[in-house]
Amino acid sequence: MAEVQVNSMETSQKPGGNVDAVIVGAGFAGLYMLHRMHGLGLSARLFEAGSSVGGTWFWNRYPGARCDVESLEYSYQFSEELQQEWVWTERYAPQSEILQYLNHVADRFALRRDIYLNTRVQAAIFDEATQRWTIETSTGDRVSAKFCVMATGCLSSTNTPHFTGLERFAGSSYHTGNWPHEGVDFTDKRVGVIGTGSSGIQSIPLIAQQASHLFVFQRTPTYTIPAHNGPLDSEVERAIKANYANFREQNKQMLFGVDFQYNEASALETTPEERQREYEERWTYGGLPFLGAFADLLFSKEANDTAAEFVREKIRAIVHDPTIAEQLAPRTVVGCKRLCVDTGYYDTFNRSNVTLVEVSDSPIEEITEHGLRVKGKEYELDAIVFATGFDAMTGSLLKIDIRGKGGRSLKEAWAEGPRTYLGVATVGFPNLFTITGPGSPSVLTNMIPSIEQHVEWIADCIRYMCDHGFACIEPTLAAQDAWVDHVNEVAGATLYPTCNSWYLGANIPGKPRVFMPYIGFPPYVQKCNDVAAKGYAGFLLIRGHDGEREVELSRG
Ligand code: N01
Repeated sequence: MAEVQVNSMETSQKPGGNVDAVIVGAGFAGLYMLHRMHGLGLSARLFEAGSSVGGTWFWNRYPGARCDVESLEYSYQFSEELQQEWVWTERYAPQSEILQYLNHVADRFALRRDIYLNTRVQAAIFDEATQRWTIETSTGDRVSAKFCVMATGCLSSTNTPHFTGLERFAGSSYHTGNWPHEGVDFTDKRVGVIGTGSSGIQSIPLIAQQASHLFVFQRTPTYTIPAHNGPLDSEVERAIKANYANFREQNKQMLFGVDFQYNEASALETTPEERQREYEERWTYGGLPFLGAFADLLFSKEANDTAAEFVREKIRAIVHDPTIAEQLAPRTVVGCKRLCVDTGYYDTFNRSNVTLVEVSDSPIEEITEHGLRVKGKEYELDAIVFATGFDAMTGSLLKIDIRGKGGRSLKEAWAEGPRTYLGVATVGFPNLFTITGPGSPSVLTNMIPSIEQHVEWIADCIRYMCDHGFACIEPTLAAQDAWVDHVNEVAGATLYPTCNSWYLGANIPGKPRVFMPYIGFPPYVQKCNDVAAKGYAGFLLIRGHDGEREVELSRG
């Protein structure tokens, strides 16, 4: 690589001043981005609102929090030594172990010297005269940076719906996405959990084991497949580690970048007996590969119905009370909302200390001093757990006052929904990169390879700019518009847009209804590679003020 031309103004011993790059967020994305910045020889600062590194895995400490992608896949692959030396203990890693892993990564790659904890980025303002970003933090610091990389995560801005009377509640309340570090003891407590997405489904069985009584307030029943979690099989670990690079490469060729053991067959062209056998095998195997049972499950409603009915039958078999079983049985498309992976979820409703309260046809009316009211009935509670999710994909970005060219805010630019080129950059916001931003596969993949692919693409892009003397990069409007249309077109060919999911922003009142992730990891990676190979086709590359030349690279 040619020597980097960007000024490495200073080593970052203090939060103020000038640096080459500011990174926001110390989760998987931010940590790796910082490592790559070090590799490029750039000065970088990473600001993190939390009191330690870990991102999602720092905040989401609710009972039962664990990843629904298997440990040997949900980990970095950029370092062969790291992936060989780290030992996962369970098939699906618990939150605490992933947090430990990320702390290990921060130490192993000497990242901490550039990480500023307990520091929330409040604003990022682009100055057209200097072609630099000014980043303002909650600690009152102002840093000037050539590049600003948002590694803010897709699911990090918690959503607590507006409930009348919440402030009156005399008990304790918690959000799964911002769980007390010291843990919560629910022994002898009457607990209400609102929400039955992944966080609710993981926490409900464990809270039920502690609480004197648990009320689950369900608005939409969710499909969940048993995890069959357990100690990591050492033979499986040995086999994968013996050929890790190959294993990773194969998984990158999968639609969601993860080993779903895809079956190419159509559910509709398979006999009912074979279908049943396929679903049964996958139920027994456990987890998200259930969705790989047939190629048309996410494209044909009729095909999907066969999988949906299979899960409903399982619920009927597990849950003793037929009325409760029917209430728990979803009627929507399997996988349209994120499929959940559980340990003992449906079985929890056989416990005498658990009550399912349907709130689909009659919303929670209010929170009272002593509990919560539904259909005129007050449920007395000592604690309420909001498992009510996140303002996904855009929430954390739009919380920051990001202003690009002409002082235009990202909020204005995305007023009708997020608009990006490749999910990584936005017109009018030069040198601002969004790792796993809206318009990229992100949440519809194993997040870690998606993060690594973005980080590496961004690092290569910065190196290219340095090598060729470009000061700024931003997408062309034509490339961005075409990409947004393409993201929608791909989604439109699937069943994904047919339900009120957070992928569409449907969980946040007033949020524009736009399908945000891009479906298809392999074609996406190919597109990013092509763009880079063509000298960043679809981007406008701008020389520094000394050069005063704009080069639009829209070849191909
Ligand atoms: O949030 P969610 P989550 N009244 O949005 C309900 C990832 N994740 O934190 O469906 C009553 O899925 C809402 O009801 P409805 C994963 O990608 C991964 O559980 O809108 N209920 C829903 O049931 C996941 O998809 C892991 O009708 C209300 C629930 O709250 C994403 O994070 C673990 C309500 C929210 O479910 C988000 O999951 C955890 C109201 N007013 C999370 N408002 C793993 O890796 C909302 N709800 C395993």
